[in-house]
Amino acid sequence: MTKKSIIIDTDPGIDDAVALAIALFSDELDVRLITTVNGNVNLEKVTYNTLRLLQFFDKEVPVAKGAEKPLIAEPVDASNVHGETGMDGYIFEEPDNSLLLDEHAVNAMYKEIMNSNEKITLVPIGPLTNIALLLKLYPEVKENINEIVLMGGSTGRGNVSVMAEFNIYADPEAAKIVFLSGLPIVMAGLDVGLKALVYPEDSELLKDMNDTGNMIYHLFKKYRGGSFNKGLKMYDSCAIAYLLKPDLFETVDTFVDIELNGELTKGTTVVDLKGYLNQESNAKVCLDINGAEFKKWFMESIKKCK
Ligand SMILES: [Ca+2]
Repeated sequence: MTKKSIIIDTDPGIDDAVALAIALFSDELDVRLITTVNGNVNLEKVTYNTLRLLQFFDKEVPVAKGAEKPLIAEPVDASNVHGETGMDGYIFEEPDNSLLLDEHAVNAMYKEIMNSNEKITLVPIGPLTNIALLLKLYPEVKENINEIVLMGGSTGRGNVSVMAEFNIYADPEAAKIVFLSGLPIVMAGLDVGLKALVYPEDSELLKDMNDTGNMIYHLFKKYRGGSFNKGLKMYDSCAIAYLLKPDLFETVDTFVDIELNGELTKGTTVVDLKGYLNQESNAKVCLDINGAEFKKWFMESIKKCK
């Protein structure tokens, strides 16, 4: 079986930590590079968290630090959801920094993509700043990118403003560049993230499952992405689930643009389900997910971790 080669662009973040665990221990994915971006918490913290996670998982994947700020927008911060460090709730060992590359994420991605024998799938699970910079600086990478499977956006309401989802809202200009890049996009946003739930009884099973399950259990106790009792939302794991089990999702090919100037709607993914804008489709948008099957897949995936 040939593994799918991916680059994960991330801002851990508790649900990022879970998505990384699943991706790193999957037999079907080859995680070539992890790049970090300002998002849930600042760049220093998300990079530190990524290195802490890799040390915990005992996985040697190069890490490159990316954008410190959005392209144009003011930075927003989600430490109210993920805690002050971005991964509160578990005591990790201090990582050594040997996996941290001495170059910017955009250059590291460029080299990895251009030197790869097979096409690379980009998996951004944070704001899209690094990906937008990559596509503008090095448009030639498009030739060797298979597709972009991202967590972000919504066909309905938002989770950071009335209409906007956090990852898109955090850097809407970057999101616009990515969606209009001409590359195939898969958008796994709130429509599925809100239904990708882990319940307290599942968390209890995770606690004694293995080291990763135990770590995740402790992070979940602090996580505010949903309520521990009503179910925690595994937003970022949806992008990984799409890579590994696309049949969990109901999708539609449609046109998506990003609202940049709306007084109340900045950062909204305008998903043109009825074709008002008369544009060719540029994205496969996930409309629904089989929540029960997702949960089953999720628990089986964590079981494969250390
Ligand atoms: Ca994230």
